[in-house]
Amino acid sequence: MHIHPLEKRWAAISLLLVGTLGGLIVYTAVAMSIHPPSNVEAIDSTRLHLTPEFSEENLGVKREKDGTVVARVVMARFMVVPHEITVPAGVPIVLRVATPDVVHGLHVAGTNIGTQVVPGYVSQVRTTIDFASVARIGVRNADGSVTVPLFCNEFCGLGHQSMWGRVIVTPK
Ligand SMILES: [Cu+2]
Repeated sequence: MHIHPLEKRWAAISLLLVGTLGGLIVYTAVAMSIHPPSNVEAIDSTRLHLTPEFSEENLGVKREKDGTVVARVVMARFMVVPHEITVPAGVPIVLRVATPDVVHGLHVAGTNIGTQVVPGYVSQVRTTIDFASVARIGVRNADGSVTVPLFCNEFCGLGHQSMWGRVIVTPK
């Protein structure tokens, strides 16, 4: 069977492209710990403030009975509640986020924390923050901790640009 040389070249280019993209997925998953969020948990977004977990007094960072650090955040148009959270570096933390209105995106600079926040679901991210990574881009505080921004990275309306908060990362 005769295959035109030009066709062979394009076949090679497209195979190379597929191989490169596949390799990138493996590289980011293994070397940078970037995985798609896999938590599927439904919640009634219209009654978010009435649920025991996402009521205003339960938001923020808490240490659970089993020792894990859990941060609960509500992303709403156009604010992040609470505006500031303090989490330790070097220990496993769980971030649980919900929204009462539209789809938002959560990203914490200098970390691998990034998830969509979809109404009707609880988004959950399990991670361990690397202090050196946040120290490289964050603002260093007098007590040795580092502040990095947390922001909405999914356009959610006319006040989207004011949807941000602070994450204070304390060294281990
Ligand atoms: Cu938003």
